[in-house]
Amino acid sequence: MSLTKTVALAGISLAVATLTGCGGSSSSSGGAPNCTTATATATSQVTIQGMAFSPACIKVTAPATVTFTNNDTITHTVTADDGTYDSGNLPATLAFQHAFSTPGTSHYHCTIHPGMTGTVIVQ
Ligand SMILES: [Cu+2]
Repeated sequence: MSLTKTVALAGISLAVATLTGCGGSSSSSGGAPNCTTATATATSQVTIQGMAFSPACIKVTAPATVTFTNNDTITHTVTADDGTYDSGNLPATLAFQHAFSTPGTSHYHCTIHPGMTGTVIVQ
C-alpha cells in the first residue's frame, strides 16, 4: 500500500517509445558498458518481456521517471535490491513508474523470478 506505487494501464504510446531503447550498441559516453542511455528523460522505458528486463541497464539523467511495462503474459515485479521501490505484483500489460531523483546506481529484480535483474544508472 505504498504511496509511491503507481500502476497504470500501459498504452500503445509506451510500446512506440520503447522502440528507441532496443539494442545495446548505443554510443557510450562513459559509465558502465552495455548500458542503454535513455534518449529523453520523459520517455525512459524498460520493457518486461520474455522473462527479462529490456534494456537490462538503462542510464537516465536525474530527475527522471522510468516506466517499467510488463509486456509478458505473466506477473512480474520491479523491486529495488535496496528496497527503495517495489511495484508489487505487476500483472501482464500493466506498467509501474518510479521517479529517480538522486544520482547513483540502482539494481532491481523480480521477486517472483530471481533470475530477472536490471539496473538503472542515474546521473
Ligand atoms: Cu518475473
